[in-house]
Amino acid sequence: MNLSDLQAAVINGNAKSADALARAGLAEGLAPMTIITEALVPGMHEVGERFKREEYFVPEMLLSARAMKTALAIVKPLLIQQGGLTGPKVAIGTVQGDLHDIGKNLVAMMLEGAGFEILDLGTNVKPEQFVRAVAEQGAQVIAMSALLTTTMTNMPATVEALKSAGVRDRTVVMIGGAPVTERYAQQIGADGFAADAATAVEVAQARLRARIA
Ligand code: B1M
Repeated sequence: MNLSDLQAAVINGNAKSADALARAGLAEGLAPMTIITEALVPGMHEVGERFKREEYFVPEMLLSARAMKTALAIVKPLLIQQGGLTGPKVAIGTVQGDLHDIGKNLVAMMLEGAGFEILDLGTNVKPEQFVRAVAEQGAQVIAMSALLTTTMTNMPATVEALKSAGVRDRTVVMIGGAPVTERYAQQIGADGFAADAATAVEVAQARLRARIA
């Protein structure tokens, strides 16, 4: 199995081919981590770049994310068995009162494709749920999505709840969604803002690197 074929299957959004190639790779003795880092992650990275260049749009991105998830589902059990899933943990959710989840799911898939471990809290997520993800499940990144001007105000409520629980310093807080801006992120004391799913990966990686340095 050629890793570049699997990478191409992800880029082209071909889930059937991604499934077959991931299985073939494992059968040939390829390490799950090799499949992830040398085919799935670069594949999704290229998808993100095409999205930014406006060569790909949401439908293409969803197809690629599905292909990536299909292959990931094949290699993940083996990876967990071998103790190799070590990516930083991200708790992602759409804030309280908000049921929009298409963008949030895209961001989660891109982060997963980049090697992050995802705790998907779903939609209508209360501040306490984000707090629990940090305090009890060790999330190193909180990624909040909001699509309504009436619900984005629940983002600062979450930042305050993290502070009250004494866990704000343990986590990188990122926000996104159509009505949200970089300025708003600064205003509410978040660590980062991303306008799209590809940028969300870059921002999460950069903020975590800055924290470690
Ligand atoms: Co709603 N809706 N909706 N809706 N809806 C909008 C958002 C709206 C702009 C439509 C409009 O009026 N023109 C408007 C909001 C107005 C406002 O607040 N300014 C609106 C409204 C009013 C409503 C209701 C109140 C309608 C009603 O019932 N009267 C209601 C609210 C329900 C609720 O949430 N409580 C409602 C309901 C719905 C549906 C259920 C029908 C459906 C949601 C289905 C679903 O998500 N499962 C829906 C939809 C589909 C939309 C539109 C048409 C599309 C949203 C979308 O999925 N975009 C939307 C209008 C529009 O945007 N054209 C609209 C595609 C998605 C990929 O983009 O989510 O922006 P987006 O995500 C991007 C980035 O923003 C970023 O990356 C993503 C990928 O690049 N990003 C992040 C997102 N989250 C991130 C998190 C990060 C980082 C980046 O973390 C770090």
